[in-house]
Amino acid sequence: MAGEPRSDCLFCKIVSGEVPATVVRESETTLAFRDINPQAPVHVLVIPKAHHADAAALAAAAPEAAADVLREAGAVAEQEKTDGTGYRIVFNTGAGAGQTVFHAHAHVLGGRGLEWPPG
Ligand code: D5M
Repeated sequence: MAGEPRSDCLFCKIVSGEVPATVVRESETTLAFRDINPQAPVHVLVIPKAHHADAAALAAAAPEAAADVLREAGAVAEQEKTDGTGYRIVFNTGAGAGQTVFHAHAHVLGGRGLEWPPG
């Protein structure tokens, strides 16, 4: 069922504490932790605690939680002091776009110049 924890989901295991992560922020509905394979000096993932497969599914099923993820992504950027150079919020959606973990997550990337278009 949408939103229920899944035993086969890595990020659900991070939410439950079964898998460790370096948490930088937490709210009632979201968790933010450092990406294990950082692509920039600041690379934090912000996830809804509830399981939704991707950003579109999250927005459709739980729009308030989707808004929480975006708000927390901005708060992470502020907390990590990316304000001088800007930052990027990325939701890879679908395997072809590089999504490897099918629990919705925002990448917050910053701390270096970011090129456009992305690869
Ligand atoms: O992003 C999935 C991201 O999840 C990818 O950048 C690596 C990161 N990842 C994978 N395992 C972990 C753990 N255990 N802790 C922290 N970060 C992790 P995607 O957009 O799906 O490719």
